[in-house]
Order: sequence, then C-alpha cells, then structure tokens
Amino acid sequence: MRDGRPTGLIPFERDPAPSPIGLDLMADRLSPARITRPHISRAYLQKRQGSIRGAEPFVPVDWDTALDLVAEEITAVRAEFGNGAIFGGSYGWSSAGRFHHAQSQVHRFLNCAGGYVRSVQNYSFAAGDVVVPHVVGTTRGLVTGHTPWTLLAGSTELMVMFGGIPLRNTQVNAGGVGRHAAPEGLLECRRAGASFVNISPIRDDAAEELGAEWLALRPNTDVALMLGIAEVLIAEGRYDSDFLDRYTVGFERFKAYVTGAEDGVRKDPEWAAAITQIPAARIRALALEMSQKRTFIAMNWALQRAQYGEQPYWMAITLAAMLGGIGQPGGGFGFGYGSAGGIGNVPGPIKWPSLPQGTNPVRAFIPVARIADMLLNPGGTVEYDGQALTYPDIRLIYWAGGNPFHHHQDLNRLRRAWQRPRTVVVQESWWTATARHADIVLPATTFFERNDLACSSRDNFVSASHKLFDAPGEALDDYEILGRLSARLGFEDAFTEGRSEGDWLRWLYRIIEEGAAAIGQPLPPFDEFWASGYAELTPTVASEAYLERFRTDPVANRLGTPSGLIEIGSEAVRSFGYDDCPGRPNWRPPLEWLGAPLAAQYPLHLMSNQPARRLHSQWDHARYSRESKPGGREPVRMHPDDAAARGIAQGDVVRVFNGRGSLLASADLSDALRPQVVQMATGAWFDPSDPQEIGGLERHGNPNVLTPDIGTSRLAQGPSPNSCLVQIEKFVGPVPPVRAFEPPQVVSISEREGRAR
Ligand SMILES: Nc1nc2c(c(=O)[nH]1)N[C@H]1C(S)=C(S)[C@@H](COP(=O)(O)OP(=O)(O)OC[C@H]3O[C@@H](n4cnc5c(=O)[nH]c(N)nc54)[C@H](O)[C@@H]3O)O[C@H]1N2
Ligand SMILES: Nc1nc2c(c(=O)[nH]1)N[C@H]1C(S)=C(S)[C@@H](COP(=O)(O)OP(=O)(O)OC[C@H]3O[C@@H](n4cnc5c(=O)[nH]c(N)nc54)[C@H](O)[C@@H]3O)O[C@H]1N2
Ligand SMILES: [Mo]
Repeated sequence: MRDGRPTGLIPFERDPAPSPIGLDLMADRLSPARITRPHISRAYLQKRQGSIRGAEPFVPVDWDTALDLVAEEITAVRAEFGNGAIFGGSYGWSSAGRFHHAQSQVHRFLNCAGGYVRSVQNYSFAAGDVVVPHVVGTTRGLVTGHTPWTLLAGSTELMVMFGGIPLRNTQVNAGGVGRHAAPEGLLECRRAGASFVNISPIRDDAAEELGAEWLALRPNTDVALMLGIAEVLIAEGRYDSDFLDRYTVGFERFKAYVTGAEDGVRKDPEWAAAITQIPAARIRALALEMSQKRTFIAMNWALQRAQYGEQPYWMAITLAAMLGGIGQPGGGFGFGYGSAGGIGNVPGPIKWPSLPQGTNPVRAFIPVARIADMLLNPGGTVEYDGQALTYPDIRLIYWAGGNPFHHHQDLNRLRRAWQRPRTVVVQESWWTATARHADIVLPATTFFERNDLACSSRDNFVSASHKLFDAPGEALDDYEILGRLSARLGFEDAFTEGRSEGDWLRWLYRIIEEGAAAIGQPLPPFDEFWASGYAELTPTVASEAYLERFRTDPVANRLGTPSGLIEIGSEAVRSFGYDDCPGRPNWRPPLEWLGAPLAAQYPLHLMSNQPARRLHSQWDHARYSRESKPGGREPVRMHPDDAAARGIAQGDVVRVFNGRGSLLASADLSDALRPQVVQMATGAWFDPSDPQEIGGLERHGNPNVLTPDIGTSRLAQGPSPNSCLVQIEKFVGPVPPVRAFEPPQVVSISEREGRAR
C-alpha cells in the first residue's frame, strides 16, 4: 500500500510455491469487460418473441428498476408455477471467501423465498463421488482423507500415476491456498527413492524432475490397461489373496470376467495392448513390478470426467486391493493428488464454518451436468444412482458465481436449451457469456472490493481478505443485492438476520475461535487477527494412511458399504440393472475414443484440461492468461506429425470441429502429446462469430463447443468432456477478430418502448 492505496500484490510469505495466477489481477480490475451497472436485455424489456438470448443488446437501468423487475418476476413465477419452477443450482466456483461465497448467498436467498430446484455433485468428480461410496463406503479419498505426502515419501517405491500429477492444477483450491505443498511433497517422494510411471496421453502431466517413464496410452482406455495388469497378477498368482479374503467382497466374479470364464474374452496384456496401444510386454512387466514393489496408484479427477468415468475409479480400487497395499503408508490408491491444492496435506484440526443456507422445501434436484437435458425435457425422466428423477419445468433461472457458458459441455445445445425459460437472472462482475445470455444482469463486486475470511479444507490458515478499493460504477456485493431483493419480497430479516458484512465476519470468526479454543489453540481476538492478516492452526491428528484404521481392524472400523468391506462387486449397483454400469468394474468402449467408428471422420481425441494460467474462465481477460494466446486465440496443442499431415505450422490459425460445433484456435506443436491426441485448456470466453446463429463458428477457442453433453452413465450422470473426437484443418480466409472481452452492445430505449413489457 502507498498513501492508503494498493500498489501491487505480493505472495504470502509462508508459501513455498506461490501461484503466479493472482499476482497481476489488480491491473485488470478496470477491464472494459467489467459490468458497472444493472442491465436488462432489450428484447426482454420489450417482451419481444423470437429473439435469441445471447444475441440481444442490453439496456442499462438503475438498481431500483432492475430489482423491482426481478422481485416481480420471482413473485409471478412462484404464484403461477410454484418454487419448483425456479432453478437455483447456480453451480460455479465464484471467489474465495467464506461469507461472500456467491453460491451460498444465492441458495440462502432462494431458500428464504420458498426453495428452488437444486443440483447435486459437481463438474470436478461427479462420477467418483457416486461410485466411490458404493465401493469403499465413503467419499474420503476424493477430496479429503488422502494418505499424506509425508507418509508416501519414503514408503512408496513405485508411483503409478494415471493422468500424471500435473502441478499446474495444484495452484488452486476452493476457498484459497495458504501453503502450496504439492510440489515439495511430490519431489520429496522422488528424493526418498520412489520411481514414477506417467500413464497419460500427455507427457508433461508429470513434472520433468520426477524422471517418470511415460506410457502414452489412448485416452479413456485406462480401464483396459488395468484389466491387463490384473490378468497378469491372476495368471501368475501374484495377487494378495489374504487381503482380498479379509477386506473385500466380489473378487471371484471379477476374476471370472478378467479370465474370460464369464464372457469368453481373456483380458490379457495382448487384449489390453490392442485397446490402449501400450505394448503387451510393457504391460506384463509393469504388472510384475507393481506386485514386487510397494506401489501407490494415483489417479487424477480428469479420468472420471469421461463416458463410463465410474470405471477407472472402481478398477483402480480393485487393482490396489489385489496388490494388498491399501491402508499402508506407501501403498493403496488416491484420487486427485494432481487435481487441486491441499490434497495430500495432513488434515487441519477444525472444520471451517460457512454461511448457513437454510433449508430447501423443494425436493426436486438434478445431477449438475444434466442442466440442458432438464431444460429441454420438462417432465422427462433421468436415472441416477438407483433413482428415477423427473425433470422439473423451469421458468426462471437464477445464477450467481458460475459460468455455465464456460463449464457445460456442448454449448450450442446449452444455448438452445437456455432459450426455454421465461426469465434468466445473472449476478456477475464481468460480461461473461453467461451474463450475455441473461435477461437481467446485476453487477457484483469482486473480492478486492469487499471484506471476507478466506480458508479452505485441507489448509491450516484463515486469512483476512481485506477490501482494497471501492467497486467501479454501481457494482454491489451479492449480499447487498440479495438483501435488497429480500426486502422487496418481504423476508429481509430472515435473509440478513440483521447482520452487516462486518457482523457476519465476526460471527464466522467466533465459530473458528471456539473450535480452535476447544482443541487448545486459542486464536487472537477478531480485531487483532484482522490487523495481522492471518492465523494458523496446527494439525492435531497423527497422520495416517487412507483406510489405515479399516486395515487394522475391519470389524471395529467397518466401511460404510452394505458388506462393511471393499466392494469389488456391488450388489447394490448390480440391482440397479444399468448396462452402462454393471455391478463390478468393466471395460466398455465409449462412443468417442480413438478406436470408435466415429474416429474415421474425426480422428483426433481432444483433452480439455484445466488451464495453467487462470481459474477456469476467471480472469481470462487478465494479462497472464492473454499472454498465452498467440494472436489472442487459445492454443490447441497437437503432435508435429498430426500437424504436418494437415499442412499446419506452429502459430497457424486452425479450425477444430466435429458434429457439434467448430472453433478457431492457434496451433501449438508439441511432441509432449501422443499422436492423435490434441489438447486445449478450458476457459477461453465463448465468442460466437455470429451470436444470432446457434452452432456457428466460435472464434476464441472454447473447447466446450465440441465436447459431448452426455452423462458418464446412469449411475452418476457426471459430465463427460474428455470423451471427444474432433478433426482439425488449417483455417483459410479472413480471420475474424476475437471480441470475447468487449462488452455487448448497450443501447438506451425510450420510456414508451420500454413499457411494451
Ligand atoms: N471441457 C471441459 N469443461 C469443464 C471442465 C473440463 O475439465 N473440461 N472442468 C469442469 C470443472 S471441474 C469445473 S469446476 C467447472 C468450472 O466452472 P465454473 O466454476 O462455472 O467456472 P469459473 O470460470 O470459475 O466461473 C465462476 C464465475 O463466477 C464469477 N464470480 C467470481 N466471483 C464472484 C462473486 O463474488 N459474485 C458473483 N456473482 N460472481 C462471481 C466469475 O466472474 C466467473 O464468471 O468447469 C467444468 N468444465
Ligand atoms: N491452474 C488451475 N488449476 C486448477 C483449476 C484451474 O482452473 N486452473 N481447476 C481446479 C478444478 S475445479 C479441478 S476439478 C481440478 C481438475 O483436475 P483434473 O481433473 O485432474 O485435471 P485436468 O487438467 O482436467 O486433467 C489432467 C490431465 O488428465 C489427463 N487425462 C485426461 N483424460 C485422460 C484419460 O482418459 N486417461 C489418462 N490416463 N489421462 C487423462 C490429461 O492429459 C490432463 O492433462 O483442477 C483444479 N486446479
Ligand atoms: Mo472442478
């Protein structure tokens, strides 16, 4: 700070590996993409039929006009259709901060308003979140409860990493990161003597310093590879039958599937090699090595973000059980070490509080990634984890803190579905594609412009997130926006409980203080904490391996599965009768992979991973993200041979396309990819070259115009972006300019025109 004004951001002094993503955000706070006033789409104001959401100019209005209209519309929809016609899932990360967390705010508001249709799961690990509890009876091992780095280092001899452990993803964690511990944790394993195998279509999913062997399999074929390994363990009698007898159920049926006793197909390394294109001899040798060394199976979240994404997780657990190392310091399995910061930390001693959301009287919900299906099929049915859900008939969408026109698959389909409700309200700070697809846009502050407490699970710091400057224009905190709305709707007291921002921060801090005092770690009073910037807690539990207590005593510490054991075979899942997710792990070729008939037409497999230089779509307009876009366009990485075969050179503008859509990107040639695999990070702001045309050319490089909008299976209905085939060609003709970061057309209309409504 200089003269009371912020001059720059510096990393936290306690952080050994700070992320560069945040450091120049302040410079971009006044980007033209910032929303500084409430806006209403002109077509909505004029009640015009036949206009397309996402293509209409906006009319700036004052807060009272905007909020009166929102309150009127909520009242009308409730009266005519009930609260079950309001979709308030509002999925998205928003920003760090316990109080201003947009999704919590909007859920609390809609609960006060009588409820809303919600969504369950997330885009991150939905398939894992549903299948893992069927297998081990808990969701621990997905986001929390992992064997910590400190126990892996020195115990693990061989780390087999499915999808690598890309350190770029460990930069971030929901709620914020105090210490970025993953880089040192992983390197400590290396220094302590572990060797690494990176099983991934992409070499740099594993840090170079690991010296990992790279097995460049075809995407989405990891289950076949693991089945090939399992077959060797069975054929050579090298699996741990004592472990399987004592701690698991269902192995015999699984074994019959692997040996072919069940279906006549032996899943041996030759079978697996034909699918994965990893040589059979290498699969056989790896199986033997895994049976001889203390082996840890690390699998990232990306693998289950694909059709039949439940299977790699179920199969990884099965393989780890066959090796017998589950519950021991260096053995077993873990999901997501390279998927977010804090995984592999020793867990913190208290649970951080969050803003209470109240209760939702509406029962209806959807699996989060089924939003377009819901909007397109009111009254239709969707199967989900043994239930049949009916899609509600949604009339009003309320979104704050998420960007579905970034995060959802098959955006052209979402655009079509998004036209159906009568009203869309979006609270946003920036003119994202989602804001542009709203009828009523309410400008929200960013974390720079308000006070908050930042802390996250798997981290031991609570930080004071200080307001640095005033919001530009008329932007308000989500809390203030929703507070003013709740006053109009008659439930202000219930929503605010009479508390200001400062009161809520003290209220939250008191809960933290009480929790800390109860474990003998008294914290300073609020004002002292606020001035000092942060407080730290010390872990109190002894570090233990994942499922260690279960291993020690499987009777006293039975798992939450029906059998109390690890379910290699699940009667519960079998009883659902899903052919796309039977009662034990199995290999099923997805609709889109390199071995599919469709590959004749679209011969490249697209991986759309998390971006190294931004948080999803957030701050894509900031310098750090823009610096990675030659010519302002998102790069698509491809193998030099694939490029040469298409006459494509480094930096060429290329058209990436399939039956769902097409986009322009900047070719980036790299032999870090397996041939026939191409890679684009998610998050480039959706920028249709003609917004009036649904399905037309996207000119900035948002991969979700290409990805399929299908559930992983009837079990989890998770998102499947990583099962996606495309073709690429050099783009010829005049290259359209990228306009993603320019605000939409803003017009003013006369009072008479506006009153048409
Ligand atoms: N193809 C493909 N698609 C994917 C993925 C993939 O791997 N491949 N990954 C998926 C995953 S795992 C995830 S988690 C999702 C992420 O999807 P999202 O969480 O929707 O993505 P973000 O870009 O973080 O969007 C958050 C939005 O909230 C806004 N925002 C931030 N703070 C505030 C606030 O305080 N108030 C309000 N009102 N708004 C705020 C930001 O400006 C931003 O537009 O994407 C998914 N999509
Ligand atoms: N910098 C940064 N970090 C982030 C985020 C961000 O936006 N920016 N987002 C965070 C969020 S919300 C999440 S959920 C996590 C996601 O974390 P992940 O889901 O683990 O990460 P991704 O980057 O989608 O994918 C990691 C790698 O998996 C590999 N992969 C994909 N499909 C397959 C497959 O079929 N087989 C094999 N073997 N490998 C495959 C790809 O090569 C890809 O590079 O990241 C978090 N971390
Ligand atoms: Mo995520």
